[in-house]
Amino acid sequence: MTADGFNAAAWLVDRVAAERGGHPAVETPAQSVTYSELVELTGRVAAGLRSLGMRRDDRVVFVANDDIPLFAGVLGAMRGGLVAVPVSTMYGPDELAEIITDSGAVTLVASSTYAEAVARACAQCPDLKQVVWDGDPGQHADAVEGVEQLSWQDLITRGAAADETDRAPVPTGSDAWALWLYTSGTTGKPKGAMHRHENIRLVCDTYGTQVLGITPQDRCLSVAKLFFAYGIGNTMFFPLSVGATSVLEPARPTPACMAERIAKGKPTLFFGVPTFYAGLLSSDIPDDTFADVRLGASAGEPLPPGVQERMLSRFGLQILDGIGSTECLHIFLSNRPGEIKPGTTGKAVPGYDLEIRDLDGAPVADGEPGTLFVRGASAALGYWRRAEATRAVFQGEWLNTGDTYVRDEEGFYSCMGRSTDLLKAGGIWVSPTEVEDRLLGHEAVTECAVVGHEDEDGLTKPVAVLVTRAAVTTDEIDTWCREGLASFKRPRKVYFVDELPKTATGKMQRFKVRALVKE
Ligand code: 3SK
Repeated sequence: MTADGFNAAAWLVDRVAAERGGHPAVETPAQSVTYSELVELTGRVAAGLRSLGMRRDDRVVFVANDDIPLFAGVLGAMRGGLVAVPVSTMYGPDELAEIITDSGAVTLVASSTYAEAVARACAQCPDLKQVVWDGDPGQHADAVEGVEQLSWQDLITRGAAADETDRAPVPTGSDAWALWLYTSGTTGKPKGAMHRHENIRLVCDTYGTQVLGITPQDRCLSVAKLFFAYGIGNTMFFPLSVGATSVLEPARPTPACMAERIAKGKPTLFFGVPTFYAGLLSSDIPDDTFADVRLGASAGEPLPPGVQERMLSRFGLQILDGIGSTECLHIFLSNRPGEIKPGTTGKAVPGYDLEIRDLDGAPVADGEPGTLFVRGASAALGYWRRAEATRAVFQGEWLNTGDTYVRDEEGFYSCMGRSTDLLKAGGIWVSPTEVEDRLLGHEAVTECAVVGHEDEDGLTKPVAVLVTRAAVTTDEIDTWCREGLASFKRPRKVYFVDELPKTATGKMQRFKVRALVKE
């Protein structure tokens, strides 16, 4: 235990409750929870989890919608000295099972929306002891033998009946694990980036306060869900750190649904991703949708300048483009209010140092491209049980982002793409190998290559080039991919060729494949 006894959940909730107990901390379309109520609720969650036998550093995996159980569950777990592991609700059963097993979690908190996938995943996780459902899991409740099933309400009731000491924050210390976030990152398979309690306080101070200038009057709404590092910073850490309000939307974020949430929830800060902003521009939502939003943010992938300009001219929304990483917990490079250079990702966020290095590791001159390295105290402690991947990415105090960047003479950084073959679609990492494995599982496919390709909005999407042994349609390939992969990973276009470009030794030449799909 670190001597300072710092606990991020107590810092975010109890500290603020002492001054603004009656202020709304979090609102959903159905419910509003004040800071004082959140102290009580997270205390009950912590004690409830403890009553299930959970102890310091045990992991709780969350597969849940952006709603009160996920919000209070993550904070309650951290409060109780446990490790919160919110994972993507887009994963299928096998991917989920892999993560649950890798994390060593004994408890899962799940939305009944995902009951079928969760039940199928649990059946593959012998060490899992209990599932807490935030609703009625229906026919799936008894699907997993030997796993205790309880409701969110059962958990809260157990916590309320527990000893008061079990509801108090555990003095974990700054360096203790608080949050693990799984990312495909720069090397394919999902890896758990392990974040300390202190990292949460750091990102609130760096991007939250020094770039966004967040105040207690702000209300934060994010397109990126809480299971993303970007989302949990936007709608949990930043608002709570200053006594502001988080505005949650549990549903899938379509333009129409978010426009309605904006109308009712009245956010002042809006966090999107380029694909979503492009979608808003093609939608017919009212032009005054963002009239009360003081600032927009974008991350995940470069924001095309055309999209940024049209968001300003049609909706009057000024958007700060930035880039972060799950490994750094949030944004480390960003434009600033009043200092936006369209087409660039801006400058280093205070608290971070950046270096662009050549292949030998030497810093390059302005105007020369190279791999972007970042140094900052919010870096994760590494990847759980992945020594080789940890060594490749976390290099001393520096972290290899795997992105190719160039800095101009004014000090603004621009992204030139990935330094590896991985690609980002809608701001989320996609490993071409994983998609290719799925495609190769189709009986008609003999060879394939998946690469990123810009769509008409200038946003990168996976596309596939196939060599086939039998007739197959694009629709059949699409269905096959949708069944076996999270939907964002599926190729948006399929090209059929007689052979893939290869070297004399038979190695696929991805750069030639990229050129081929551009034609
Ligand atoms: O992808 C990003 O830009 C990002 C931003 C904030 C936090 C995490 C990530 C991956």
